[in-house]
Amino acid sequence: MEIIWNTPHRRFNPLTEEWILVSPQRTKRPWLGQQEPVKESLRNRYQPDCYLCPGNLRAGGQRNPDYKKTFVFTNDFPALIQTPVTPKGKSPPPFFRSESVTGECRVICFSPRHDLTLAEMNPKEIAIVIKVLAEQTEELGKKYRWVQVFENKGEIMGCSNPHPHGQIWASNFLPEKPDKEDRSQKKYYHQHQSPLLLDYAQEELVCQQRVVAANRDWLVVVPFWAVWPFETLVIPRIPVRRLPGLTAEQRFSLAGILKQLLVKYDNLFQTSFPYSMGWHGAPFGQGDYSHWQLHAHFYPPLLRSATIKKFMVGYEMLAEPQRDITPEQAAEKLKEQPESHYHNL
Ligand code: H2U
Ligand code: ZN
Repeated sequence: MEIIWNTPHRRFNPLTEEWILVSPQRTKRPWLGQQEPVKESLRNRYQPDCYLCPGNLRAGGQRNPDYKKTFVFTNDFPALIQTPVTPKGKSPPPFFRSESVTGECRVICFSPRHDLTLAEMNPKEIAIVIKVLAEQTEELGKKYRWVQVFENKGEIMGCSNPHPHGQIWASNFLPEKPDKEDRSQKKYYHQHQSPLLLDYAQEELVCQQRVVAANRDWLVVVPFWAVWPFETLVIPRIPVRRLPGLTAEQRFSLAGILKQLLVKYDNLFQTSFPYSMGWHGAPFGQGDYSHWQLHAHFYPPLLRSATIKKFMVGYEMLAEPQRDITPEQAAEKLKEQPESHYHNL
């Protein structure tokens, strides 16, 4: 039976073990704010002053090679560095607790072309990006506990340059969010002898209400507990712990489903859809990680047009996340978007 949600309720996120407030009745409230379509400026294939384009000088003083496909370099302004620093002086009182950290930060240029986004690259090119990300994860995982692959897309998300790129930050510590996911997945695995997200994917496939796209190996859903209006979760339908664990075929089917999702995202408000996205896989190091299932989170901020975003303010900052449009409505809107990019129509 399909459940209809039209009154206020809370939903539980089993990955973070946090609740979110859903208020579907509010979608009827009047909106007096702006709702303008954005004018898109045409971008060149090559931009002489772009620090990510092939052959150009970066802000850090180094010159990019004349790269022809996906290219990775060490971030010139890294948030984490390799040299361990031991704090000097006597130990501080407990309120001033801290720890030193080490790590490495890299930038990945998805394409030499300045005018593309992942949504407009073809699945073959996207599969190369996935392969490079898997290789980077594997290499850095030999040295670090956690490798975070992510992409900030769009000015609204603080992205500094429209040239298609992502980032890789590796650290000797397990950061807060993956640490929570590690604990919750471990707990579930001990209770059910099966990975939480694999069971969840199965349930979503049966229910179908939140499925945006699916192929043989992959599933894209607006999770039941989504906070951002059009948030999605990309999950393999077979057990996979980390990006390097994917076969060539699975990387290719992933490229296909990402292309589908990203085209739908762009078509939704006829704009290059902004988001922060990233991959979560099992941490590296000693231990049994059978409880882990690889997945990607897409967190897009837009709510009702190319310019109107959801603000995580007031109640969200002080109480808990809240949304109006239900995850089921969001999934429906995404699912009904054409498979062909609006630029090609
Ligand atoms: P964002 O657009 O997601 O902020 O990523 C750009 C990254 O690129 C950012 O971390 C790095 C910045 O430090 N960068 C370089 O390493 N070299 C440059 O010449 C400019 C930007
Ligand atoms: Zn460029």
